[in-house]
Order: sequence, then C-alpha cells, then structure tokens
Amino acid sequence: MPDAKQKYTAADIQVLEGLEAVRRRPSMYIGSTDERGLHHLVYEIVDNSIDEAMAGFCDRISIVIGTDGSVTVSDNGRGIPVDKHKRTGKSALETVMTYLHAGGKFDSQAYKVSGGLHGVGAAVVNALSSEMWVEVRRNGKTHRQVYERGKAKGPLKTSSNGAKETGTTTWFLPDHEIFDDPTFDFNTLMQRFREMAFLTKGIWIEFSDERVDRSFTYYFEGGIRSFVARLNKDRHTYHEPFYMERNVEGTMVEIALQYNDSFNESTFSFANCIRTIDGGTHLTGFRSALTRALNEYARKAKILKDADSNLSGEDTREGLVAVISVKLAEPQFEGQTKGRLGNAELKGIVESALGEALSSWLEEHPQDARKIIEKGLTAARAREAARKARDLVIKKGFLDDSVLPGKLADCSERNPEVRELHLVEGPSAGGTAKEGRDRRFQAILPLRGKILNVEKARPDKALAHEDIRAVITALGAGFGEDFNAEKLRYHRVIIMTDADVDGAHIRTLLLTFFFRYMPELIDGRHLYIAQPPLFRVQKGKDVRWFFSDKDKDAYLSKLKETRGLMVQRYKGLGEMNPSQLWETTMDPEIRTVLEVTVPDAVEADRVFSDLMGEEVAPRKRFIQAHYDRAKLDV
Ligand code: 0RA
Repeated sequence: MPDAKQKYTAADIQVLEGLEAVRRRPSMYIGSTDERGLHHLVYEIVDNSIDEAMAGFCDRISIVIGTDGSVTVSDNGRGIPVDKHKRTGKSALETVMTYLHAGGKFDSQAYKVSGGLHGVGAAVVNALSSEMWVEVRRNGKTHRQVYERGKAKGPLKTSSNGAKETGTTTWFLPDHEIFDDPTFDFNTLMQRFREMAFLTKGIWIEFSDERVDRSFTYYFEGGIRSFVARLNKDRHTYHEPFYMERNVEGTMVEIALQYNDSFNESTFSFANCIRTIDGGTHLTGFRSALTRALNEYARKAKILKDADSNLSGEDTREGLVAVISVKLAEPQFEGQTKGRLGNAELKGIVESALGEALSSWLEEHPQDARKIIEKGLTAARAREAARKARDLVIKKGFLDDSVLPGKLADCSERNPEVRELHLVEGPSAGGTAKEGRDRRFQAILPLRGKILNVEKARPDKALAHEDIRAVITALGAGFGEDFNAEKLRYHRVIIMTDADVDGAHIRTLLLTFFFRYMPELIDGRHLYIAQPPLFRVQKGKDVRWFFSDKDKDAYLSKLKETRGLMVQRYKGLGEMNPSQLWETTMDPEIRTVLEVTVPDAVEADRVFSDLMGEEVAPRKRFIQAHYDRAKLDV
C-alpha cells in the first residue's frame, strides 16, 4: 500500500513533453483506436480514482455514460492538487492534464496500483478527447478548467462553495477524429467495474448508462472473498472461503480460495488490478504453496500415510476456485499480450505468505482441511485410472489421427485453413448435410444427440464418450493441456443444431466441452454456430427464408394479398432437403454463422457452471434468457 500520510504537491510532478505525440500516434499510448482503445480511456480515468481509494482517501466512484457518448467520472477523494507547479508555472491540475508523463504519483515515493499508463492517463485521455473538463473540490472551493484536444481552453476558474466535501469530477468526449466508432459498450464497462470493485475492498462503484437508462452499484465488503463466493454461487462448496491479506515489504498479497465439488479449476490472478491471463510468478508461488501446505498438513494429520505418495499439484487444484491479487510498485508484464507477471521476487513473496497463512488455517479448520485433502486423494486416484485408460486407448489406436471416426464424412481439400467441420445434431440431419454440402471443403460429423455433460464428469468418463472422442479425433489437435492448434485439421468448426430448445441444449453441451477441453479453439476464433432458418415463405415462385418470427411477420404484413402464399415452419434441420439446407445454412456465400467468443473469462466460467453444474434453476434461467440472442457471447 502507498503510504497514506505521504503528501504530494505540485513539486513532485515531473514534466516531460507535450501532447502532440499522443494525437500523432494514439496506439502507442492506448494500444489501439478501436473498441478496446476507446474503453481504455474510461479505465485510465477510473484508475486514478481507484488509486486515490487505495491510498485510503476515497470510497466512492461514479461513472456516467451520457446520451451524447460522453463520460463523467466522479470521486470523493482529496481532489487533484491545484497549487502552482514550479517547472511549468501552471497549476498542478493543468500540468497533469496537458503534459505527458506528468504523473506525480508515479515517482518512487508511491506507486500507482491499478496499472494503466503510469499516471499519464488523464493527459492521454485529454489529448484524445474533443472536449474535456475537470472539476476539483478542495478547501471549500471549486476549481474548474476546460480543455479541447489536449489544450487548455481557458484558465483554471475558482469559485467558493464553502462545502466541506472534496473530490474530483472529470468529463470527456472521445474524439471522433481519433476513434473509428466512439460507442461504449455497456457490458464491457459493467464487467470491468465489477471486477474493479471486487479487487478494491470497501469501494462503492456506481455505474450508469443514460443511453439505455441502466445503472448498477457495486460494493463488495469482502473484496476478493466475495469474488470467490460469487464464482462459487450455485455450486456445492466444501467450506467457507479461505482469505488472507498481507503486506510484504510494500507488496500487497491478497488471496481467497474455496473448493467446490466440481472437477475444474478456476483460478484468476491479477497484478495491480489487471488480469494476468497467462499467470506468472505470483501464480507459480501460489501453486507451489498450495501443494506444499496441503501435503504437509496431510502428513501431519496422518490423512496421508507413510506409504502414500504426495498429492500432485493437479490433484490439489480439482474443484478449486481462487483469486490471487498482488499489488506491487513496478509490475513487469511479459509475453506477447503482456498477460504474464514477470517480477521474479513475487514467487517467493506469494509462496511464503500463502504457505504460512494457509497452514494456520488448515490447523484451525481440521474438518475443512480433511474434506479438501480427501478430494485431492480422490482426484489422484481418478487421475491414475484415467492415465491407465488413456494408455490403453493409445495402445488401441484411439486418438491416433490416422484412424478417423467412422461417421465422419471428410472433405477433399487439404489446406486446413479452408476446411470446415460441421457438427450436426442427429444422424438424419447428418445425412441431409452430407448430401447438401460442398464436399470439397465441408466435412460432416453427425452426433448421436445429447453429448456428455463434461461439467459433471471426470476427464476419463468424458474421454470414454463416443461423440466426444469422435470430435477430438476428427479435429486432430488433442485436448486439454496437450491441445495444439497448429495440428487442427479444420480451421472452422461449425455447430449445427435444430432451432429448438433441445438443439439449444446440445449446442450448450458442445460449447461447454470446447470451453473446458479446447479453450484455444474459441480464443483462436475457430468455433461457429450455424443459423438455420425458422420459416420458409413461398409466394408464387418467390421463395424466402426467415430466421426469426419478427422478420417473417414484418414481411407478411407488407404483402397485399395472400393468394398462393405458403408459410412453412422448420422445427428441425431434418425437415429441410439437402439443397434447402445448403442454400439456407451451409452456402458460405449466403449463410450467416455466429462466431463464438468469450469476452470475459470470469463470467464465462460462471455461465458454464451455472448451465451445466448441479443446480437446475440457474441453467433454466440462462437457456431462457439466451435462447434467441443474436450474438452468442458465452
Ligand atoms: C495527488 C495528490 C493528491 C490527490 C491526487 C493526486 C488525486 C488525483 C486524482 C485523480 C482522480 N481523482 C484524484 N484524487 C486525488 C492530494 C494531495 C493532498 O491533498 O495533499
């Protein structure tokens, strides 16, 4: 944590350069000028308020998206200083807003915890906004300055308000000269603010979007403890969450974890409030401490006998839900997408902090400890059984891609980039698809019907399932940690199910399988969902297909007379003949397919466990809510 008593004044702020550079090369500062970069602007400003909260001076942040596409961020912190800055001769506020690298807080004195652009955030946002203003409430006065494309439009205006309240309000309008489409996405923002609220214990974040008249307030008393509880909502858990928070020489380590009765691991790691998708040193430290503490306790409590071997890391992570959040002075984000924390010292810091805290917790909660270790032992036995089963299948030639599944009707084209694999519900529709397809590049794999729910089955069971094996072998790229996208035999995998509730269920089962066993297939944008039509409307020789009730009704209502009119409803793929299926659903020239994307891994994890886990109610809710959504954001 930064030292809360530390005072900053204008003198702490270093001046480097003007903002022309930012307008010339915006991507250097915000990554891109597409949707991502646009949302980055909001995060930069909110991050500054989060920092003020982390320093202990602010507990409320509000964000409003205006009908004009503007953003207002308000906090109840101390207010940005407005005293005169020695080097620029301007106010600290104006200096912070109009010069690059004018971030006082990023000097060695303290650190910016929420990541971002090292304190240059506000200036970058200013440079990329066609209009901006900041209002600071301090010392019973209101100070206000207006900017345009990074330049002050007038002096800092001060008026007395006599109020005790302090804080900062920032308003900006993203520059349409910079951004291709300056439209904010409600869900993207909402998810990020929720995450920020989880990661900053005790903060109230109010978010409202006046364009759609929706608003949310987030407050999580327990911080990441609440995060873990939320991830486990609707799952059967074994104990109350374990939680620890520790400051090791200026580095904050916060960890919450809780086991459930599933077989999956859901661990989310963060450094300075930024998701570290590819883990890093903090995650490595976490894992080794977890394995070590559980094994040590298991030996001491004689749950593991002398002759037993230790639980492996994997065994200790079955059914684990964990959130690891570290905050450090100079985070190094590594890897192609900067998704991995590189600071070497974090491994030891997290390892010893968690080791100590978890060992004490296990001593204090012997019943919980026993349940967790027994779960690990069961996992170990199952893994051993799975290994044997796997050796056996490998011996028999299963998962050897020279032996393709018998039901697969392959295509003739050799280049995987143009090859498509259609997973078709049921043998009858499979037959139609085989006849209707373009056999040069479209392969068909008919599925029996319902595939196994992998959310409720161990990997060995899943692999014994015929359809699942067929899908894995047909794709030829392995699964789980051994998945290798370079070996994919098809770069497009298209799920084709009936347009009814059963079809939706089968589709969800398949999505769950891909999400758990081949997430790279989704990340790599290889997975699609076919869109078969719901209606065929014929009037004389004119035949039209409709994909929704609404479109069909709109068309019918425009018709002047109904003579020779024939409206047919298609319930299943099997009701179409091969040429109809080709024409409406398979022909790349006219079909529409939905790309499956997972924009938010935290949400997706919960959605899949909601959908496919033990509890029935949430699943119903989801299927009903998402049944005919246009874009499948799982
Ligand atoms: C440095 C010093 C002080 C406040 C802030 C930064 C500050 C910045 C932002 C940005 C958004 N909201 C903010 N709130 C506070 C205060 C120094 C003092 O009062 O001693």
